Amino acid sequence: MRGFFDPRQLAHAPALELHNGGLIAYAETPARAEMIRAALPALEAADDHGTAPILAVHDAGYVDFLQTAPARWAEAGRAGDVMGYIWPIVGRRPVRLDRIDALAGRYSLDASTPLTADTWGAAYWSAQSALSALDAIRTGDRAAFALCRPPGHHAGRDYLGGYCHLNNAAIAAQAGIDGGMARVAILDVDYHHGNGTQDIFWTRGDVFYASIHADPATDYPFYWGHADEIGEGAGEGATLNLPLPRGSAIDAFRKALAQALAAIASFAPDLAIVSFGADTYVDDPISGFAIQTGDYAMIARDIAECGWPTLIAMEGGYAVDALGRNVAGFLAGF
Ligand code: Q9C
Ligand code: ZN
Repeated sequence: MRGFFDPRQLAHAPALELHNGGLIAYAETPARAEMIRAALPALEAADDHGTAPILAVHDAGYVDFLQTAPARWAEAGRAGDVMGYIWPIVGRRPVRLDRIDALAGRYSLDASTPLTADTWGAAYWSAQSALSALDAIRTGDRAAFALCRPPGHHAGRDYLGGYCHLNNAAIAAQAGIDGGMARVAILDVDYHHGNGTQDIFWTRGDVFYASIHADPATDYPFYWGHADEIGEGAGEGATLNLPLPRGSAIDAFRKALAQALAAIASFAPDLAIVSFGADTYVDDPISGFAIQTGDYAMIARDIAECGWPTLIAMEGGYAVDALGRNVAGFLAGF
């Protein structure tokens, strides 16, 4: 299976994130991508598809914010990385959103996803890696891997969050549709619910979103991922959420996976995109499932047996020492 990555994705390296009321070292490190890369046969450089496929999903004002916020933040004399810390309360009088501190709140979901001067470039090339994997499939490959880092599934049309800036899976799905595919399914098996992907396609009937994740009653992103969230309008029934309790291991995970795969099979996609997070791993430092390294091959086989052209896009996974093995095990199983 061909895989894609650009070294510019490594430059994003924020110092700190807000965690449990304190600041800790940022968990979504460049070392994650290095470990994955070291465990795989050589990845290919991503091709540059420009900003058009990014703007087909993301708001132009938001993209401008990602590009310009670090310089504006520094000009305003703020030390440290850009991080939202003040949010407009909903339902009150209209407020000015043009100041950098207001924009950082306006365009963010949480205070754990900082921007540095290198973030835009890294996020841009992460999206290009996903688009390059789509090209491989369009030209006949059965499957392709995109080492997306920073990840994408928490980012919405006009907000960052959960270590995500551009929604790589959504950008590839939209590019597939714009390239003539009638239906795309996104299967999200990261530990966390992909609130951004769900939000982007919430009212769409041409992109099916299925997710297996930790119950939002106990885990990030808390507001989204409940079983009763099924989409609206033309998208009603095209969102499937399968939350699992903390502690879930491979048996429970595979049962949910069978349910997700059956739903996707009924949808009959032209393309499947797997948002693959290895933060379901038993020793992941910020997560609570109990998937073992050897289980990833089984999960991948279950998906591969469905026969769809499949783009695998990297999402989370924070047990850095095991990350290479876990991703390599998944791809080998596929
Ligand atoms: N620092 C992905 O796996 N936690 N994102 C924020 C604690 C966010 C994980 C609060 C977890 C997001 C792509
Ligand atoms: Zn995750």
